[in-house]
Amino acid sequence: MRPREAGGTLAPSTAGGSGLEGADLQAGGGPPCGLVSQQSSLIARLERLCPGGAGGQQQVLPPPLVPVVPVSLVGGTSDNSRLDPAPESQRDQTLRQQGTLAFPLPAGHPAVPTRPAGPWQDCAEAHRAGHGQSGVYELRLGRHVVSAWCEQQLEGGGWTVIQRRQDGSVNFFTTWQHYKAGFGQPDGEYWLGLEPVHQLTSRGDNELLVLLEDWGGRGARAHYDGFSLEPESDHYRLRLGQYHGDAGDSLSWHNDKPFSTVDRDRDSYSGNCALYHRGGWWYHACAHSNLNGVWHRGGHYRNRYQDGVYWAEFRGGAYSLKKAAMLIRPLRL
Ligand SMILES: [Ca+2]
Repeated sequence: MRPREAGGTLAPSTAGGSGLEGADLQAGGGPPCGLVSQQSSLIARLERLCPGGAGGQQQVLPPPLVPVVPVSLVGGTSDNSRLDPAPESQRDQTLRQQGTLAFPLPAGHPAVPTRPAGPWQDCAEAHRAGHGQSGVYELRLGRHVVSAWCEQQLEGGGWTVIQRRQDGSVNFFTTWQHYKAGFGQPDGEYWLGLEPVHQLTSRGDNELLVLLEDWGGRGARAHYDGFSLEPESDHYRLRLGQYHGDAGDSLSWHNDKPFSTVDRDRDSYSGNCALYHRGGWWYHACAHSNLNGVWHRGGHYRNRYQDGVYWAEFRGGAYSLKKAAMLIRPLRL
């Protein structure tokens, strides 16, 4: 089975003049199933716009995919055929015993809009001021005020949630401008925005906590003791500290990489990683993690290019996680 050619990349100028308007890629709205078909039609359009069959075609190899099952789960064997999660490994058992994680969302009832005083510099400042309730807070970032979810109970509180997936309600296959400014709802699925996160992380040292949960309710964490984004002039390049946690490290491979979207290909691969993986990320060549990919219901999915919400070291590249969240907090000495 020979992989299909990728066609060209989608440069910003091409996008601007080819009918790829923001409305087509707008975030938000729509049930998950509609979302997928919407995205499929978008992919089809993009492929028509970037045909690979014309004369002088450029041969673009398919992106290298991460193992279907994490190496840590298969014990170093090369058996990638274990799509079925039934044989629980020791590691899985350990994770299950830890129970589900306290996910940064209110349980049961809608979020109570907590807008005490503020706007705050960040969620840690609100926490220090005595606001111990998790919810939507207003943060002042430069000249702008943005709404963000503050997680004020988990591990001492003071966390600003910068990304959250949980139900597929928001389309994350979108353009640079959306990733820059942010999209979605702070009490639901959302992306805070590259510029706000750059602002938040340019004031001092920050840590990053990644919370993951699979469809069996198993949780895992990846913690990095440093996290910041360079300014837009450097394409919001990722700067990451040391990893620790039980999820496995699927982000350090993306360290020092610029952010790429379907219309801003800054990855280190000849094709367009964002197009293959249908998200925006600090793509390399291409992705060990893809938390802004397509939210596939049920976990295991079949797709040639691994476009799911995955963290390779936790459940492999062919398993789309049910929940994912990224939280940052200033480091305290
Ligand atoms: Ca590329």
